[in-house]
Amino acid sequence: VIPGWFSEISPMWPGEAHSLKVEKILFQGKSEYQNVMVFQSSTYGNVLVLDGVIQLTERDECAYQEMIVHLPLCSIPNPKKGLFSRNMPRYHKVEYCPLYPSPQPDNLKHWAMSKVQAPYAWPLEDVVLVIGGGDGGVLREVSRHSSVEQIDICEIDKMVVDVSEQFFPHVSIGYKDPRVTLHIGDGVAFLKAVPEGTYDAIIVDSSDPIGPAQELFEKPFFESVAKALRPGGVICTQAESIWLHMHIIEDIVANCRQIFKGSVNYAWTSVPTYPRYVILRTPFSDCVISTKFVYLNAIGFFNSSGVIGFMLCSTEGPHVDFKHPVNPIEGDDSHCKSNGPLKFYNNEMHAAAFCLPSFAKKVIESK
Ligand code: AAT
Repeated sequence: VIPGWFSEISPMWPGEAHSLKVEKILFQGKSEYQNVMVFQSSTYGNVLVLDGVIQLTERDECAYQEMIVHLPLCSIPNPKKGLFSRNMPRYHKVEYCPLYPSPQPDNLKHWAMSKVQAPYAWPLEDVVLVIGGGDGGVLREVSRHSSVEQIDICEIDKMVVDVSEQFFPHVSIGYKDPRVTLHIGDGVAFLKAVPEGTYDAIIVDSSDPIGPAQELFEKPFFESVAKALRPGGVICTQAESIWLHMHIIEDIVANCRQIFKGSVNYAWTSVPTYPRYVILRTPFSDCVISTKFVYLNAIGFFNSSGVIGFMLCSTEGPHVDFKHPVNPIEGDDSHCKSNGPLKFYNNEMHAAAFCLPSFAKKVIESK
């Protein structure tokens, strides 16, 4: 038993735990949706925890945020080069805001009216939607792409946004990009109200399928995503660990093969602190941070699956070959001025991400 450590246990991975040494608890709060905690660890910098699950650490967040963004965005052509017909109707973000947090029939009527005028009044632009990702790290990575002209984000929990601004400035820097519009609301409801063919790419940076993110892993949600994308548009969604969650991955792949008629691929990356649950017991305070979890007297060994995957799909339309990116970011360093250099993603990592171990390949290809 080592007091002063965080340990993660979950019925999702019985018989294992992952512990991080705590230097200091920086924040503990309860939002409308989840328990929110930030602590300073000895070896991974500041750590954001939601409902007992590590969402990001300063040390390894690059491995996740860079991959979940550049795998899809480097795979679609730069619209400024005119490879796509840009005649899809676009929505205007100012019109969109009144719909949330709860879309009402009246608002929808208002929306439908505004859509009629849309294609003529609005600029042709590459539009990206982020669901979840309230910390801003995914925004930071999307903002490296100059081809993107509008970035919407729908995060359910304002507390995540605020906490990130306070304790993760290198992550929340993503909000500084003027192309970003933040919507606070449920991503499922948000997408249902999105007009068909609105987005070029949708990135689902979601927490695990327990709690507010549950529906983000279900078939109706993927159907809304497919509708909201233009032909040949892409989705990249957080798709758990091949070591721990093959059953979840199987369901996601099966649903996506039915819904997305373009490409369907699984990729993965290495994130030492994913995917994990955290139970708090420290010398400063003994508290259970979520009623869902029980105390664990921390055990001082490190044990983590250390990998997380992504489901990448495209809708019917111009073919997207995720394994051979057409819009590489490497070699163009203009994006580094405000965001710093890429730490993890490069062309080789992109290609390697789609190589699967035999046991996972067999299951994923059979779906
Ligand atoms: N950027 C890496 C961190 C995350 S955060 C996931 C975010 O999804 C959280 O901020 C959470 O509040 C938000 N979220 C959860 N459900 C919804 C929803 N229904 N609509 C909108 N936002 C939502 C990802 C960590 C991955 C962890 C893997 N174990």
